[in-house]
Amino acid sequence: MVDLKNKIRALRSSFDEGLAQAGDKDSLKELRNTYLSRKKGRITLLLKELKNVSPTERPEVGKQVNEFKNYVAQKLEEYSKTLEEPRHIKFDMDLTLPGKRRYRGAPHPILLYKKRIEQIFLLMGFSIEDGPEIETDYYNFEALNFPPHHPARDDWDTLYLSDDLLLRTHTSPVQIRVMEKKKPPIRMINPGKVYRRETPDPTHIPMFYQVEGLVVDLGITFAHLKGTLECFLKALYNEKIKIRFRPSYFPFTEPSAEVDIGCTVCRGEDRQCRVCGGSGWIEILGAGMVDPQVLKNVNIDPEKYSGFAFGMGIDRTAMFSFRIPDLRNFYENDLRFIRQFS
Ligand code: FA5
Repeated sequence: MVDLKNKIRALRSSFDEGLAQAGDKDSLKELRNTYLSRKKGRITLLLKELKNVSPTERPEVGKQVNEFKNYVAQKLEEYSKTLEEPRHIKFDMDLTLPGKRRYRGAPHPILLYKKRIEQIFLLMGFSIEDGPEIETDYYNFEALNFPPHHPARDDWDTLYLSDDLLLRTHTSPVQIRVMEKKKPPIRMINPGKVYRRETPDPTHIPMFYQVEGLVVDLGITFAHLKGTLECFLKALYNEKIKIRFRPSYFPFTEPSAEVDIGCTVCRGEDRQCRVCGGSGWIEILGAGMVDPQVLKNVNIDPEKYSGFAFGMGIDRTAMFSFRIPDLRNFYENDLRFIRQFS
């Protein structure tokens, strides 16, 4: 009896193997004949062998043979059904095409650069302040010492929204807003967008970013302004930069200066350079000591306190960091350009 049980087991695994290899109807038919043929089928032969089993064990062995027979019949039936189904599903797509890649958004290079500036000033103990892009004439001009009809107003081609409202031409109004709210010591920066009615060229665009800086405290001198800007610009440009201070004029600072850096595009070697005009220098910011009248306008005693302020073009500074010869590249939305920075 043990013999017959082993035989059933061996036959079952060779049947499973045969079934796994049967790839078409013909091989399935052959498998059926091998196991279930009435005369010489392997299961028919097993049944014939039953008569050699003792009568006491015969019912149990007979049951196992029958179960195996049903198993074979059922498997053959199931498998023949799957062969009837179409084996090759037709796709309407070309599976050899490359997959669709989803691009993840990334911050704009100017925003990344703005963050870098913020981090340097945060390390120097400055706070970050905010102010509105739609300003009143008072904050954009008057409180900064530009009375109505002052000729210095002409330096900024202003976009007016109404007689009194305008798109701020610089971030300097935030100096006033902060000094109205906080009393010295003040050490703040304000990065943000500003607007001017300008004809675009490689170094001028009508909407750009500035970062305003303001320090007001006891005993602040021009040396503090120079030291702070030199330290900041060296951190921003990794030391590799030439800096020069040039006398200038702003109604809200006295004395005033403009700060130039050595042209990073031509390195001062191209007389025809479209960026520096061949001078080898490019202006990146305006600065100066806060005019005493401005301190008076916000009720800070100029006899006691003094301060310095600066306003730097972020786009223009980024342009020179990345050695890009045209500011407009940042805003043309050419992804091939933008992606280089993410
Ligand atoms: C001002 O806007 C002053 N508010 C700066 C200031 C602040 C002076 C505090 C004193 C104290 P100016 O117009 O020069 O100054 O602009 C400052 C910087 O903004 C420039 O040096 C330049 O880097 C950038 N900038 C000016 N116009 C444009 C423009 N059209 N496109 C891109 N960047 C510009």
